[in-house]
Amino acid sequence: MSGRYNSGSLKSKSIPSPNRRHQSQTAATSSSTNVSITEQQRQEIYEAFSLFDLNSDGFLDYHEMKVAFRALGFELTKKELLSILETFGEEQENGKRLINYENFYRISATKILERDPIEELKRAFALFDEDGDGLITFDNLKKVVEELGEDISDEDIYKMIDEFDLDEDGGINEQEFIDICTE
Ligand SMILES: [Ca+2]
Ligand SMILES: [Ca+2]
Ligand SMILES: [Ca+2]
Repeated sequence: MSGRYNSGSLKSKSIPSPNRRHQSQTAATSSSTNVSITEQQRQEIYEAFSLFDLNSDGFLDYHEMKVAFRALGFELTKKELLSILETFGEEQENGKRLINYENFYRISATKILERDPIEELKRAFALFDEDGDGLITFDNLKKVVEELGEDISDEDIYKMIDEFDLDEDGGINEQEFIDICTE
């Protein structure tokens, strides 16, 4: 697919501008970590953290961490979450263990780098196929285009569908999507 339609541009519009505290933490993190994730992925991690730090204390507790990981596409078991808190958590005065941004970033970046590219494409596909019927149709694509504020004619949307629609059933199914993206 062309870059304009990737899941990245879908998301970039909703990224909040980082506040000072997180900005400085992020800068420190990227220089002290060897993993190389994209700028967009870095923003996704930031977004997940700030969105689900529900009480805005700069830490994630067990439940905040669970939903933040889920927002990044990772379903962690209770056991995994507790083990992360045990290993990376900072104990608070009340005995509760919390994760700071730097550790959340590091764990997320590692997980993102371990992600299966096919799983990634399936996630991207699901973003387009909003009604979840397994087919990206004209309506699905038009909605994405409108949400992105792109100036693309209906005719061009039809052309895009047509280009991806190998079995000519009028929509793009998951396999067609993966085939085109990986060829
Ligand atoms: Ca919090
Ligand atoms: Ca659909
Ligand atoms: Ca098709």
